[in-house]
Amino acid sequence: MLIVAFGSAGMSLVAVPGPTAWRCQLWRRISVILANMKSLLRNPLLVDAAIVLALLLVAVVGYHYSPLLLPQADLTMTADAACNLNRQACRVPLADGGSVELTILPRPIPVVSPLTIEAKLNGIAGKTVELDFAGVDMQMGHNRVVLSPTGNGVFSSTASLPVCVTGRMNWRATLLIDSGGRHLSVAYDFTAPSEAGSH
Ligand SMILES: [Cu+2]
Repeated sequence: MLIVAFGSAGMSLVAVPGPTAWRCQLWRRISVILANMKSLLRNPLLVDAAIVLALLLVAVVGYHYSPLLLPQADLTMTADAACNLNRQACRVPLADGGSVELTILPRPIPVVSPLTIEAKLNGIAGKTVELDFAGVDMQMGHNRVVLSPTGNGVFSSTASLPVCVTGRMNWRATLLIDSGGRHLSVAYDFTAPSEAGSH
């Protein structure tokens, strides 16, 4: 009750006609929610249950989604759209010199068949190098591989793309590079399978 009263008092001060009206609406809603919570808080058992439920929810959601999220990168880059991984290796120059080149074979890139992935790091260390495949327009699950160093800044691995119900779809391959303290992410967009009915 007190909160609502405070809310409406605050509202009359804040409320300005025009584009700020939504703030007024929002504040009113928050006031109502707070007032409801206050009455719920009088029941200690309910509070305990709510806390346990909230913690469980956070744990379940966090556990389920954490591997799907791309880690925070210090430097995020996107390959030139003119470079097509279905036809060539794509090299992305780094601002402070050096470059990152990604090759996916065979070409054009098929689905549900083995791919050879190679990342060539130039002028940048690779403590760990991973490649994440994600659907651009749809959720395609967790598709990430760790690339192993093979010398001279080259990292490689095999992988395969899952088949899509819609057939051809847009994919984003993101190289995740931990260069020892600095995290880089380099994204490359391509379609696969490149031609309808290519597999
Ligand atoms: Cu799909």
